[in-house]
This record gives sequence, C-alpha cells and structure tokens, in this order.
Amino acid sequence: TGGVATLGETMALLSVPANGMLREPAPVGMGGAESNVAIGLSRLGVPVTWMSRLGDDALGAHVRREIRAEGVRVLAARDAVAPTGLMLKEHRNGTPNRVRYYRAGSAASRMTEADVDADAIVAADVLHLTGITPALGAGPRQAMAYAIEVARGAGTLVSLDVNHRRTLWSDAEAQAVFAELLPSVDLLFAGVSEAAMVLGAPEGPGGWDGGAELAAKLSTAGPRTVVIKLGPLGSLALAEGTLFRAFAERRAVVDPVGAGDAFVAGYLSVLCRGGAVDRCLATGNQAGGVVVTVPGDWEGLPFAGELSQVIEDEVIR
Ligand code: KDG
Repeated sequence: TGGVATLGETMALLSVPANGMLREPAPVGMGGAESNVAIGLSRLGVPVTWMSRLGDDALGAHVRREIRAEGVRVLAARDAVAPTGLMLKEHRNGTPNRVRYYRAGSAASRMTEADVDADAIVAADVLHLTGITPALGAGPRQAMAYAIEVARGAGTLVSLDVNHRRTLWSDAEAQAVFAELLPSVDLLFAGVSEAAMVLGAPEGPGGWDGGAELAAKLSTAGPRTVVIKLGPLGSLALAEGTLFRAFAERRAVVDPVGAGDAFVAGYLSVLCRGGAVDRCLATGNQAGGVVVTVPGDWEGLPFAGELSQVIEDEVIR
C-alpha cells in the first residue's frame, strides 16, 4: 500500500490533572484530529505522512517529536513568527469536562499551499482531511483545496471527516464550505448531528434508520461512500448504493475524545489493504472502542496485535 497522507493542525496540550487546579504542575501532551488518525494508522502498520506547520518553539518541538516517535513521517515547517497552538483540558472526577483552544494566529493557521507536499499525496492511496482545517482560516482552506486537486489528478482517494468544531466557526460557515468540498470527496465520515449540519437539516432521531437516511442524502452530494458513526451503537456505510451496518461492542468509556479519529484510522487501515466495507466498519468500531477506555485523545490507539483477527490475518506490505 502507498498508505495515507494527511494534513492538519496539532496543538500542544496542557492538561489539568484529574481533580487538580492549574496552579499544580501540569504535564504537556499534544493532540490534533489528523495526527491522531496518523498515529492510529501507523500503529496498525500503515505508512503515513502528516503535513502541517508548527511554531519554532518548545511546544512545536514536543509535538514533532511525539508524532515522529509514533512512526509517522512529519513534514512540517517551523514558523519563526507564530506559535504552536495550545489546548487546555480540565477534568472533574477523572473525566475531561472542558477544553479550551489557544490557536487563533497559530503556526498551523498560517498554512498555505507551500506546506503541502504534492509527492506525498501522489504516492499515497488515500488523502485524509478533516473539517477542522478549513475552519482555521483562508490559508489552510487553500492548502486543503490544493491537496484535493493533487489527489484527484493522481487518483488518490479523498477522505474527509466532517469533525465539526463549533468553537471555530458557525454551522452556516461550515455548510457553505462543505457544499463546495463534497463533490470532490470520495469517502465521507460524519456523526449524526454533523451529517444534519452539513445537510442544513434539523437533527433527526439518529439510530440505524436515521443514519441510513442521512447517508443517502449525503451521497447525492458527491461522495461514493458515506460512513455515519453512531457512537456506542456502531457505524454504517452507504457504498455505491449498498448499505452496510456494523454493531459495536459495549465498552466502559473513560474518555470519549478521539473515538472518531480512532474509528477513521481503523477504517482506513483496512481500506488501504483492499479490505471490504464491512471489515472497514468492524475495524473502525474496534479501534474506536479501544481508544475510549484510556484517557487522552490518542494515547489509547490500538496496535495491530490488540485488534482481533480482523487485522491480524491481513498483514500489510
Ligand atoms: O478529534 C479529537 C480532537 O478534538 C483533538 O485531538 C483536538 O484536533 C483537535 C481539535 O481541533 O479539537
């Protein structure tokens, strides 16, 4: 497999401990939807390149080292002027209850086409993007449009996770951008409320039937495959007119953040090996189910050996 290329912002993370206050020493971590997916793919044996822009600061060095240490190829210029973005996460009773971004004007918000490595996209099987990047500003939006153009020219599959972040932009702004993007997307991932947002429809009942209806509507906008993540229920896909459903196992949820990224990593890991849609969904469910049992956005992402047969009997390369 040529693996996956992805593009997006990763922030340093200042995490206030389980029941602690910020005046206590707080460890520095990091997280970003696309690098979470990249780490998940790498742990499942898929070659992956992450493209971004980082500050020329200690936090940027930390983010770069962490992602590299996970076996991901990092292509990220260091911005001499703008800092690495930061997230502040607070907890109550061991559960994260509040996240605040300090990312306006960050190095990644200054991404442009120049930060996109066309060769990496041409060489990959899949270009994976999220709806966070266009919310960061005009430069990142152009960088994303360029990445899509390169992918389409090269026959690299374009994957997009809606990943709607209401703290970054409004539903109306997001809708306009998604309407433009969807015709060039091959594979779309969305949660139920995200799917409704993209369609500009009120949030329906959800569940298997509601999810199938949303997938049908979204697929008319362009994507050949639409995947709806149904959280603890599982996930479904409408692929070239055929509906697939995969039930998830029950999990004791410690920290739900990162479940969507883990799902995408699991799904794409099977797709890159040429696996069938039902196996993509099952592996996505498994990876999502594993990550929520551990605190942190990406730390609990599974390695190939931790997922059952689904992965083990299809060894890559
Ligand atoms: O997808 C999990 C993300 O929320 C997290 O890792 C940080 O990229 C992030 C964001 O913008 O929220």
